Amino acid sequence: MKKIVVLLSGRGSNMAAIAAALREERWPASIACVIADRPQAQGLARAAQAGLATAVVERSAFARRDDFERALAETIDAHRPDAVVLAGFMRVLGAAFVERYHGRLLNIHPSLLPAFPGLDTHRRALQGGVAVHGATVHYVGAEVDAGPIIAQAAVPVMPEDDEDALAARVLASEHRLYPMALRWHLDGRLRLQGTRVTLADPRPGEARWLWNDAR
Ligand code: NHR
Ligand code: GAR
Repeated sequence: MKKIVVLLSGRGSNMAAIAAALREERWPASIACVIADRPQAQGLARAAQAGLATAVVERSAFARRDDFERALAETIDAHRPDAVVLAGFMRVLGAAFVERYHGRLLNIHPSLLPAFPGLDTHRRALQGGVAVHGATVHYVGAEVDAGPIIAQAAVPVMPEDDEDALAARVLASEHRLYPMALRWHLDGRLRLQGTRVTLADPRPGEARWLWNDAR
């Protein structure tokens, strides 16, 4: 059985999508723990309700980022995870933390990277007038939102979209994309060569991209 640790700061819908895929597709894997950096994170209650183990490593309990990240790493390492999954985790992580989990730390970012790294991606996509937007799952590197790309989901931007409508369309694509990418990682099917990732032995219809038609 492979083990997954999920880190989140908010609502936890990506965590829930991964938990549902594990259950419904009977992966040889389990979520060992869901860890939040704030006790109020909705995703914690959601995880507990689903019967998952939870932990809080509160950022505000530490004066220095290094001390916070050391405590976070101790909590993670107790579970010996094969994958550490950032799912709406809102704290930038330092080089030592990123190095410790090299090749098993995944993030989902709500844009088609390298477009729109950082925060407020949907607002910036609308402002930028793009016709296609989406989400990216990538291995985390020391530089924020710039690690090797595992898979991407594209969605159209519709003329009537506001930030909420666009965010909802992207989020629905995230819920398909993240389980797909994580499964490939856990199955040992991803090859990391420098800045590029390849998928070993793709099956018919399997590709590193998804396209969501607007509905
Ligand atoms: N850490 C590293 N080293 N590399 C990445 O690629 C990371 C990372 C930590 C988090 C998620 C990321 C995203 O997908 C992520 C990727 C938060 C911020 C941020 O600026 C930026 C990127 C991401 C997450 N956070 C503020 C900070 O000062 C806090 C903002 C807040 O609390 O609202 O840490 O978008
Ligand atoms: C998702 O859209 C995710 O891509 C984004 O936050 C949302 C979390 O939703 N992540 C970031 O912006 C990271 N900075 P969720 O808590 O419901 O999964």
